[in-house]
Amino acid sequence: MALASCKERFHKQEIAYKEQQTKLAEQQEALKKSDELKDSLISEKDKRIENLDKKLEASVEAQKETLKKNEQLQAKVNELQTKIKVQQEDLKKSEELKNSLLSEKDKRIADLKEQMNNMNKNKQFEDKLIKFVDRAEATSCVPFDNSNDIQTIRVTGIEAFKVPCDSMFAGNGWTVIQRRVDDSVSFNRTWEEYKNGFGDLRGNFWLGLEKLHLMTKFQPHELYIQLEDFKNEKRYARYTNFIIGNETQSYLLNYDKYSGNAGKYDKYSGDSLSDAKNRKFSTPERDNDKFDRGNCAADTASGWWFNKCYYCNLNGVYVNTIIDEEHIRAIEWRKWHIKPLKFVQMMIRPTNN
Ligand SMILES: [Ca+2]
Repeated sequence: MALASCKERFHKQEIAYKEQQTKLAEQQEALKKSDELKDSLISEKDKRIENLDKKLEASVEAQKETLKKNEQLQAKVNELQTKIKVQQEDLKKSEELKNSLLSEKDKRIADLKEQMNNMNKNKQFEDKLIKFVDRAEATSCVPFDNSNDIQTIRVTGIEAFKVPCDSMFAGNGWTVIQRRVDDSVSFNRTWEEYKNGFGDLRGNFWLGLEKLHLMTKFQPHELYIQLEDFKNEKRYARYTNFIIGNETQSYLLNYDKYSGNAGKYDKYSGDSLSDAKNRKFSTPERDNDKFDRGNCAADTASGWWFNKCYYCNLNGVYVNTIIDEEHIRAIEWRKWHIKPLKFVQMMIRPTNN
């Protein structure tokens, strides 16, 4: 019995063992399966992790790239900003330079203007000085420009003397040598008086034969005669190379050519002085005329370059109307009027001026 029981027990034990073994195998199998599953899961997770890693890495890379691009952009922006700043700076400098140049040029222009002004002032001063010297040494009215006043002139052979200048009738610089405006000054004068001059330089006067001789001796002169009648009509006669001889020659009168409008019928026939050309001067007490049977100067109570006797006498008696009984002695210019004249003025000017 014991053995049987043992055997049974053993058998039982063996069955139990086998059961255990099967269970163990099952367990192992299950465990194995579980491990495999785990492994599979792990592997799957690894893969996911790997994927995620990759994605992350890619994302990081992308971010890096973006950052890099941003940085590059920023650098470019910075570069541009710097360039703009530089350009602005350059522009500012350029404008400053331009302004400075402009201001410099303005200054230069102002300087030049001032220099020109100074030069003009100097020139004006020089001109004035020259004018002053010219006038101080004036031999005629020419240096006195447009004067209508009394000036002092100097002519060789005589002391400085005063003359009226005229710039109204025939341009500037004429020296008036005779004038008649009314009857306040008598022209019934002696040789000495006609030689030296008489009357009022601002009215009726005779400058003097000696002065006329000396003035016309050294340079050629023109003679200009202004005439006006009582109807206020005006005429003129102009002569080239007007010259008066010396006292020994009895102040002989000469000229070259007549021009003017002092004719009665036409202007060309207006030369009433032609009769006095190449004639000596006569005064009432000094008869140098060509009138054998009489004394023209005494008859007309005046001094003139008489022939037999005259076609004009600008030193005749001043009368106011044609019916005046004195009219035969009147101031006359016969080629225009056998009538008294209201106004007469004789004046001379150097030809080379
Ligand atoms: Ca005579």
